[in-house]
Amino acid sequence: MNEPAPDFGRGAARVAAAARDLGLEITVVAMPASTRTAEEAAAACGCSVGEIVKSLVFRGRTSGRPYLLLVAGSNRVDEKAVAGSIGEAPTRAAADDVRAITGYAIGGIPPFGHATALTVFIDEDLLGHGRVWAAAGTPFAVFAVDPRALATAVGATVIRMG
Ligand code: 5CA
Repeated sequence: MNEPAPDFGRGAARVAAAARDLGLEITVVAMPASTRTAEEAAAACGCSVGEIVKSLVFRGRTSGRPYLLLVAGSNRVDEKAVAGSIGEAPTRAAADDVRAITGYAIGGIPPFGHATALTVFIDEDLLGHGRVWAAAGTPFAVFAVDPRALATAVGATVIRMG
């Protein structure tokens, strides 16, 4: 069931199509309240903040390469710790850069289906859950997914974020 309802908007429709291309079974869910932040998404989904996937865009300070970090909503990225895993220090991308790289605005960035190819890392803490929730292209839409299926589908390397 990857077809969104007609009123979901283009962002959610693009996410549903990208999931289908990756062979992921997802159902995009429109929420009546904002899911812009991890805390808001957890409240809307009725789950813990740790079960929310934050899709955060960084650039390598040396290479300028864009990286996508899929981080548990309850965790903060320790840039020094993550540098050891990705091979260079990461720096947070500016909002307009994030938009150009992903094709989505902050608050609705999905974990796949971006405008450009990104090297992806996933927080090992997310894999401690059977199901997690991620943004579906807008700050009012989410989808649930098995974190292991998500990691496999996007080719993510599992790392500690803190
Ligand atoms: N829909 C929710 C839950 S899935 C969501 O997208 N959460 S998020 O964490 O992935 O996106 C919000 C994040 O964007 C915040 O944690 C914050 O770190 C980041 N952010 C907010 N404003 C900016 C900004 N101006 N520049 C770069 N990053 C920002």
